[in-house]
Amino acid sequence: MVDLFRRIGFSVAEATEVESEYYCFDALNIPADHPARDMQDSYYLPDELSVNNVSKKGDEKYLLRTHTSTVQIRTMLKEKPPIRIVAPGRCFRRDTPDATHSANFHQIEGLYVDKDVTLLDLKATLDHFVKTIFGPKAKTRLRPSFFPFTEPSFEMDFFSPDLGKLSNKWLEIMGCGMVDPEVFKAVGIDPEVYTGYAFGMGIERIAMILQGVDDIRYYYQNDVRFLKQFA
Ligand code: 2NM
Repeated sequence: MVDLFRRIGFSVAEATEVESEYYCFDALNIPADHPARDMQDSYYLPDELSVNNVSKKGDEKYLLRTHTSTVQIRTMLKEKPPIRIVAPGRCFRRDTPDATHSANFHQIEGLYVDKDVTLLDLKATLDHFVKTIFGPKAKTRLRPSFFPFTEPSFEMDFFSPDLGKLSNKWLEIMGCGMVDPEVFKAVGIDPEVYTGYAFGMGIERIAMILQGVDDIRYYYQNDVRFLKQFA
């Protein structure tokens, strides 16, 4: 996936897995009472702990990042547009594990900010992504959705005629949208001058579809019988 995005002009950006609430939530327009911020949903670190390479304000908490949008925020604070990055990496959510949820998983998120970036650019880029990963016959569709950090927001589904058991069904594979002006204000980018799109997906979910794996927990159990099929 990283190769594909590099070929169309994206750079790879990375940051820390431990984060402060500001980069994980506030800068992304996620309000203080949002359920994602609950102790039940995110892994917070003890208040007395200090992390020397991540800054935080007095009463802010450290936590394990719940998405790699933290990397997009850090990049927008450091660099001026045009910005075109993908942020792959490990994320943590306090979920009860089941076939499609793991407390530990990986995401790849993309961000493109410049003058005159439109939804058409997003749609064309995601079409290219899906056709490259799942084959030229794959079709895509966007459905209206909601994220605090994009407006409008969408879920993207794809449909492929040659995908074994998963053929000829619409499968949801990512969330996306146009960066919300509130996010631009938080990072000091003028929303009257710049627009941008962003998207995010679960890496294990893409692997599961490609490899026909029906339970995310197989990737974390290190059972040699599972691992051997990739040797
Ligand atoms: C998603 C879905 C939609 C996203 C937004 C941003 C930022 F920082 F630009 F606001 N980064 N990533 C985003 C947007 C992520 O994941 C499901």
